[in-house]
Amino acid sequence: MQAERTQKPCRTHTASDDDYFIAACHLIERTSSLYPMPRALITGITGQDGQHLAEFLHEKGYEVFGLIKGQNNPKIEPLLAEFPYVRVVSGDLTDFSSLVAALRTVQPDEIYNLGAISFVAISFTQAELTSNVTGLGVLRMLEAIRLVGGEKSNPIRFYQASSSEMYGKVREIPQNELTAFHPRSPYGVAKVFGHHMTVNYRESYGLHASSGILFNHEGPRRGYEFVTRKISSSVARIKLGMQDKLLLGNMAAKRDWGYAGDYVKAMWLMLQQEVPDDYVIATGETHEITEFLQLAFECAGLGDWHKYVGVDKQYFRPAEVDLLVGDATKAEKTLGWKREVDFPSLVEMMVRHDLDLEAKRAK
Ligand code: NAP
Ligand code: F7E
Repeated sequence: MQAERTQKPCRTHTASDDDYFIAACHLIERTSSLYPMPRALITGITGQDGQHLAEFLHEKGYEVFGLIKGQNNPKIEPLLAEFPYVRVVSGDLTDFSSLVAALRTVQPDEIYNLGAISFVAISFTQAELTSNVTGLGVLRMLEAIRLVGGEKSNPIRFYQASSSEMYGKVREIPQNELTAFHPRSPYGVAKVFGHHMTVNYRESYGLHASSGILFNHEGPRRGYEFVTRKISSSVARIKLGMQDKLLLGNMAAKRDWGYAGDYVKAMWLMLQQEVPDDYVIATGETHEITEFLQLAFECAGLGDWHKYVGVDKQYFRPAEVDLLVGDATKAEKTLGWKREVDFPSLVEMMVRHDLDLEAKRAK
């Protein structure tokens, strides 16, 4: 896809370093009537958050571009069917030159780096791939921004999808922006690398680069490999007589679960701040997997979950994150962000969605 766009007026001005001039220039760039729609490039647009964010930014008046990997990615068709306004750009986080080409084509005002190998369990068996995509991919994108956006007063704003998995074996409860990291998986380690790189590029080169340390967020668009969606879809299938049992791993783990639709708003808010920074995004509540099970089975009218759920050792991980609960006070005060969907509503939303979906599939 070749985007038509001439060089922005301020980019060509190299004579002055005056701070006020540069700030005014940025403001003109971002609001110029010549370019009425700001441009956002989302990596990971086929994922859960990418879809929510595309929808959200489109409603805000953005031109939304999505980086898609592979030569004939089967996810393009359903993506464009649901979000026809998205413009697809080819690229892969493991390929630096493809990122440079994508940025040159799109000339984005904002980049949301959501692309990752994001499934913690698979990161143990595909540690090198995870490090390459989830870790080094961040560095490649930051370098591409420097190259395309320029060394001085780079106009591209960058969001990095950091994760509560960085806290791992937690050092304090609840976890905030200053809590030390102790990752427990190759995924967590790769996210720590990406997080520190984002901070480093902000401090070294003055990039407007922010990192959102997001705790688990779920919803009807969640991948089936994650525990919440595995539960909600299994509950629906059990209710409809399509499945007998649900086999899980460590049910004692506790997570701070929010709704993905609420969390993408925080990503956008971070990039609207004058000063880039890092923010924890969380609900401040933690729940055991058994609590999710109880609400989900009750919601479908199936009663006691113990009758249907068993344990399978294959779902246990070599190292576990036992408890996560985030303190989002900074985001609430600075960004004015607040979650809207609470835990019972989230479970109900997912179960009701999957009951409808599985019923349609069964027809
Ligand atoms: P997701 O559903 O697993 O989506 C991951 C996306 O990354 C997919 O679009 C995938 O594309 C893309 N991707 C994978 N490898 C890539 C590569 N080599 N180059 C470019 N794109 C690639 O993840 P999510 O739940 O939306 O999460 C979004 C981001 O937030 C991720 O970085 C995740 O690690 C992070 N995060 C998520 C949570 C959460 O609870 N959801 C919490 C904290 C942080 P394909 O579909 O083509 O494979
Ligand atoms: O596991 C336990 C499992 O895979 C949650 C990603 O979005 O959030 C996500 O990572 C818990 C773990 O998510 C099964 O051992 C038990 O303790 O749903 P999950 P996650 O590992 O927390 C973070 C914030 C991210 O950044 C990640 O990208 O549930 N568990 N039994 C199970 N988990 C799965 N998947 N399947 C089971 O059968």
